[in-house]
Amino acid sequence: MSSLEATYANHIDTLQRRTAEALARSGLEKLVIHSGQTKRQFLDDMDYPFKVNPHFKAWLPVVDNPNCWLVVDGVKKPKLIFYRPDDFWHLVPDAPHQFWVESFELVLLNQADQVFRHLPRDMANMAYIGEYVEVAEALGIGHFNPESVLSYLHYHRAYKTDYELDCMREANRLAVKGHEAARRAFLNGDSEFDIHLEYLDAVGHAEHELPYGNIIGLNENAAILHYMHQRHTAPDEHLSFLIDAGASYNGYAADITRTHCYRGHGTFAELLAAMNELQRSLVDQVLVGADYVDLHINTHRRIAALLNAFGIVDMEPEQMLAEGVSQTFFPHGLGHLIGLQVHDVGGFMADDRGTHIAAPDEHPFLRMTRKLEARQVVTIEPGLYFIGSLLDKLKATPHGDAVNWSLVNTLRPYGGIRIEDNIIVHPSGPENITRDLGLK
Ligand SMILES: [Mn+2]
Repeated sequence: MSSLEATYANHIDTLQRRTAEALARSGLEKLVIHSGQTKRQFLDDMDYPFKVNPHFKAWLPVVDNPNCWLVVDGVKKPKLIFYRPDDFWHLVPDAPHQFWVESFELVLLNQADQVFRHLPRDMANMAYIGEYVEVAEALGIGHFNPESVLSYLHYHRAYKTDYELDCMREANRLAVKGHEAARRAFLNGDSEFDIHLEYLDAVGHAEHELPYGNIIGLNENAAILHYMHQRHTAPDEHLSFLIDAGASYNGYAADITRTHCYRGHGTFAELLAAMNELQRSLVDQVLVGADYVDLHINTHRRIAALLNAFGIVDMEPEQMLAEGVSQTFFPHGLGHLIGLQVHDVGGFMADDRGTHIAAPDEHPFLRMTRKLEARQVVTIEPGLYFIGSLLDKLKATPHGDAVNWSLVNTLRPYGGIRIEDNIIVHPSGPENITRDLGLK
């Protein structure tokens, strides 16, 4: 992909500038960034799937190689210590030759415990960025994950470089292929498990390459927010289908949700169409300077209006909002930052010193309280569900009388609705990198 090669050098320049500033503010000389280590399972000789340190994959698209190190000071060419063992049990990665290699001073590491030979001699005034503090201590690195450095990097990570935006468009392209295949499998009457397999096949990912576990719920299972069970047997009847599934590209995530219903199912189909319109109009409000908390609260107002218009709750929308009734039906946040991590860091930061902006008390699950600015990428994912435990609680309050329970009971077997796109904030307006690919 030539455009990635074209934008990568600028990406590295940006990371160099951020590193130099983070070091200057903290009075440190260099960052020593560790890709990570494999983790052994208890009383076993098998490892857990390897998950790379996000601070490592920010620099280069290597997500599957433990025991690698970066030494960066923001000025000199970054040094990459690339692990390439003598090993006849496992696949040994090729010496790297991809487009990113030119950006590093490359050293190949044959034995993980010999890394000290390639690290600076005196690391007392350097900072280790990684998970294995005991390794850093043994190596004589003086500082571990200093908060001032992490706050600076996490805050600025929300502003994606052109390279990162291209990676995220590509992750969306892969995920959209999976969503289209999953929809076909649903209409074919497949089980949750078989839909999951169709998804993986279309995306071309093994399970461990997904940025998060697929949520694939048929019928009432669509009401379980983090349903990851995947039943092997298909239900007798396919009413509805909620799929929240992503893809990864060069270490960047896509996070997409769609809800489908099986041929015209009356009120639920109408509700689904209305939620789709609502989601699209929310995406139109993803503008530079907009307050994400306001957007979230406005979403509650709009969902309350739908509940009222559909005769599900007989109460003024403003009152539903004030009394928390809309939370029964929409109990999660509107969305989050996305990037190297699905729920990317920095959503609560007011500034690069890490000043925290808490979510409002009434909306504790909101993961993004920061103002929208250019180059951020956020998800917009309103939902409307019929969740048994939350409905029971509402029923026990005085507002329970305002609910049309017979209508609710006809909708419960459909579970619920969530629709989620990934949006880039531009000064010229939102770029919907999910719908731009033709996904409805
Ligand atoms: Mn999401």
